[in-house]
Amino acid sequence: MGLSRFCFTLGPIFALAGVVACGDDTFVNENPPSVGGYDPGNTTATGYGAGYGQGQGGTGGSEPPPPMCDDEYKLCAAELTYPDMGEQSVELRGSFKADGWTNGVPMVKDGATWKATFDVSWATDFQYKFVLDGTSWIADPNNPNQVDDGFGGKNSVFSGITCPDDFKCAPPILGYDWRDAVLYFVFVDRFNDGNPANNGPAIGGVQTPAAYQGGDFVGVTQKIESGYFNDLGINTLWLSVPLDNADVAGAGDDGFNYSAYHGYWPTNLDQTESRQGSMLELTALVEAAHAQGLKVIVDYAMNHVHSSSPVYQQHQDWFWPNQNGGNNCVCGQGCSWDGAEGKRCWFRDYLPDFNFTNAAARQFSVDNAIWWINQTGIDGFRLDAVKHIEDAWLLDLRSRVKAEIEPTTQQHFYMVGETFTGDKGTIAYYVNPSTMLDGQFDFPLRHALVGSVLARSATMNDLNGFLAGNDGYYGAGVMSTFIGNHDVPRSIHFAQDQPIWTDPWAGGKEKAWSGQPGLPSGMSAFERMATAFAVIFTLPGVPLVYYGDEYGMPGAGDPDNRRFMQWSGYSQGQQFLRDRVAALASVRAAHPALRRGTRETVHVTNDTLVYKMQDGTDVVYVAVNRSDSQQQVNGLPAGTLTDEVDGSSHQGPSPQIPARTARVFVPN
Ligand SMILES: [Ca+2]
Ligand SMILES: [Ca+2]
Repeated sequence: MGLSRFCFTLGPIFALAGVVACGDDTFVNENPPSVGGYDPGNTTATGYGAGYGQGQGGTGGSEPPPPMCDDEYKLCAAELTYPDMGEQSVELRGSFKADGWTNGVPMVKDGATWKATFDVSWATDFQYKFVLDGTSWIADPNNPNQVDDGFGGKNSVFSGITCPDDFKCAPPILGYDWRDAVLYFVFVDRFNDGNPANNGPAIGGVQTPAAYQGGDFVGVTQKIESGYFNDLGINTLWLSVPLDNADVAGAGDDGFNYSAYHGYWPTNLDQTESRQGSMLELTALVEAAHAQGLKVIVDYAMNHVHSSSPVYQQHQDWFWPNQNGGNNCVCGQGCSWDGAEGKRCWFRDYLPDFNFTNAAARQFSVDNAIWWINQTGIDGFRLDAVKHIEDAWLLDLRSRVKAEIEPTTQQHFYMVGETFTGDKGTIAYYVNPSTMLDGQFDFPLRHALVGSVLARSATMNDLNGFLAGNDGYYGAGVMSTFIGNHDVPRSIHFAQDQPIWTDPWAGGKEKAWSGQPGLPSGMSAFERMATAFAVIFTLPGVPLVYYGDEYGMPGAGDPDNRRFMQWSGYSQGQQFLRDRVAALASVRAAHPALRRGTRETVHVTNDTLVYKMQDGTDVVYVAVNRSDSQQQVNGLPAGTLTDEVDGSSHQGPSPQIPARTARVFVPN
């Protein structure tokens, strides 16, 4: 018989102490993370500790569960063989995948046997043939199970297999495969001012860092059409919230007044924010993006509205009361950020919180989300503050997207959530592409990367331990991997020779309004940034580039981490980083192993990590040296190795890796 099975390595069960430092002691006593998106300034030590200190996943001693996915998303590894009879090539074709009769699996000659290794769906039969030398189609001579092929010949039948201990999970593929996405967060107000006429009027009492700064849809469209994103290797845009926001100042919990430049104070839910532009201009943006081969996902904030919103004025019974006993129920003040109170608490006393246990409220909000999809033609949502809303909202939205959107578009609508926590279990709870979210932002991975590669407060051994437990953890989910976003200090400052912050969870608020950091001089911080980007560009998931991080934009905590985009005048370090990000995106696009492969560590020390990524016959080795001196690594294939990032040639199995460098090797 030509059939056999072998096992996937999903990564060892691990016990890891300290890498994901989200234990109670860390958050309660130190500067905890902010709640992304609620945004009147975030992050004071009061208010967040209770919300984020309760994690179990990823903390010391816990074991991750196996990947979670329904049988329909499970894949088993299969192998088919064909006895060599002097052929020049043999290819497997068949119904094991949607286009398997036209795009086969090239078989590899191993001694006197040709072998094909490929994934098959759980317990699913399929038919196949071998194509010899590109012309001759034959059934498998070693498999007696055959059926008529409809053309007077025979197809071989592969009897479905299961692999309870060794399966991997694949996302549902309808149209575009979201594992191929590379995401860029366009903070619209801070990106490009294409129309100064829509900038006013200013919101009184708000200083520049928290004021509208003029960026708009037209400005983004200009950059789409100029090819900025294509040149950088980006294929998906995340736009900040486009909904109309309140035209008033609001007090942040840092004592400063804020405008709604961030979009997280929705008011008229069926209108765009006039300072960003019209619905026509937003639709034109999406069309321009599609014309350039870019997908667009939009930030949608469903947890709350601004108190001036018509829906709150007309339906106060659709919102949780801002009272808890005799106290108000502001998160972290009269109510906890966590548990049941975390679902009903108000982020600020002017941000009424939807009660989605109320069916009418839920339907109104989900209707609105669906309406935005239909109005704009967007391809997905980034969903804000997921753990602060009732599950029913997510379940309803997914169900309606499947029923009302996808049958028309024939494209899977991608939904990525934000749950700002180091607790992998809490993040994973919402990840199920068929019922809730496709994925979430991988905050624990960011924590591990910032510590090991940027700030060097942890080791590459720590990173390796983290990755061993993170591989496959989210099952069929398509997570978004990142090193920076709009709720944490700019990554470049963790990467400086003397980091401004070493705790990856640092909020950076103490430098947000005075003593703000400037651009580092020299190359080293930019090289560390490029090294960290190399890791997320060589792992499965959707790598996210936070606008400006491609050239090392400086900035402390919110709002200083949202400076206006710089379009020219880069330093040598900035230009190096920007070019390196583009090169990494190009390498990722060329190698399925980096987008959907299986990872295996082949070498690790405190300063270096080498891992192998493999998808079928595509094999790539990633060699990372985070130290300030050249390091030799081991375990690569002997012979010539090409670094796909810069095209240079090296010799395996033990090449030297320069300081602060990641090489992405392909054996020749
Ligand atoms: Ca403008
Ligand atoms: Ca809520």
